[in-house]
Amino acid sequence: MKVFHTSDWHLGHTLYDYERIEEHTSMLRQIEEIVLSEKPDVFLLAGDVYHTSQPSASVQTMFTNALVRIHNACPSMTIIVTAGNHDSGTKHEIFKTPWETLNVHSIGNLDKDHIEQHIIYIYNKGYIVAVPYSYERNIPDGFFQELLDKVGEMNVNQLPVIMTAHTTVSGCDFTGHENASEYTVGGIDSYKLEEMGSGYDYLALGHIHHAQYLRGSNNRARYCGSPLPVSFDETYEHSISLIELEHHGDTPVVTTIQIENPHPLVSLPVKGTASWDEVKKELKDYPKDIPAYIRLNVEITDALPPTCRAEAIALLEKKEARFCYINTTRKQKGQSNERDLTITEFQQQQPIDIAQQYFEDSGITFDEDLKNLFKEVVDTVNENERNEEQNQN
Ligand SMILES: [Mn+2]
Repeated sequence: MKVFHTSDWHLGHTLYDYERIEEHTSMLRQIEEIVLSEKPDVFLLAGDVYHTSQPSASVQTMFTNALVRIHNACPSMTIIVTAGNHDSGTKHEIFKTPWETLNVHSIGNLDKDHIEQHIIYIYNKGYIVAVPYSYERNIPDGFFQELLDKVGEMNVNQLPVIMTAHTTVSGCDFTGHENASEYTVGGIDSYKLEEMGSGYDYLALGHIHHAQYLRGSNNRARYCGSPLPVSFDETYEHSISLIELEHHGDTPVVTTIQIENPHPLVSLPVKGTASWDEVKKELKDYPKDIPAYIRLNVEITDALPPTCRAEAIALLEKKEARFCYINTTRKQKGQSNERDLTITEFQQQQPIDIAQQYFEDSGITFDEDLKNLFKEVVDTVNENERNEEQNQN
């Protein structure tokens, strides 16, 4: 069984008000071409199809047209698309029935009463267990194992078993994700690898944008990463993955294919930070014909001049590159224990880190109970916000 593993397309994402349609169109074309030449048996899109739960009509058209072209590139291929935390699980299933005529399975919500809905048999090739994103508290304990046990009973011919999920598994590298800590990434609590169950040959994960194997998984659990960078800190390669497995118990053979980004995300300076004057010089010297998005990493001691944005934009005039924003870091002032945060620094912190700092400053111990209580409050707020967002439609 040959499986195309991809996730986190984030269609409809805008980067500092720039629409990324051209990049997404290019990415979708590249994916279609890979399918055409590789002819996989299965195409797995493991969540975060869209960047928001309310994608615009044109973005939805872009996705549906691309999916039809991907199907046409290899009509015998089974396509499985699960919803991620950025997607609306309910809307994801609106066109479930018509999609089935094109061999596309849209799995948006958890169906606890009919768990067989999450098991897709690929005739004579293998089994796919497909679980969409769901709040951890909504997933029954042992749900993954229950699914894998069910597959185990069905799998008399010892065919390969692949499970797909959109979640955080602890111990992964979440570089590039804003508001990430060892507990949560993008507001999602992490699972331990053991909690994902056993009995799969390959665990095809979505959610983390950095492609990686999970430690302790014997190269069986893996994030394929996003095919395009979503933030400036994703300074690693972006790709899609092809997984090959013949029998149950085989070690998966993984190949990655890089996706070219016509509009690279560039930080100036490329590494670390520089003074405002040095950064302006780099901006002035930046080549004319590279259609990059530009972030400036400026080290400050006081405030930047109020004209800084206008100056940066002016320095890129008549160049293909587009100015995005100025990321400031404060230079340590000698021995002083200054804790004032810039807005950017504040936005990059987890609520729990800010709370911890506050308690420490106030001389109160932030113990485990208090931590758990605080985490629960944050979860509830996140969940309410998400529900409100979905109810607005
Ligand atoms: Mn996600």
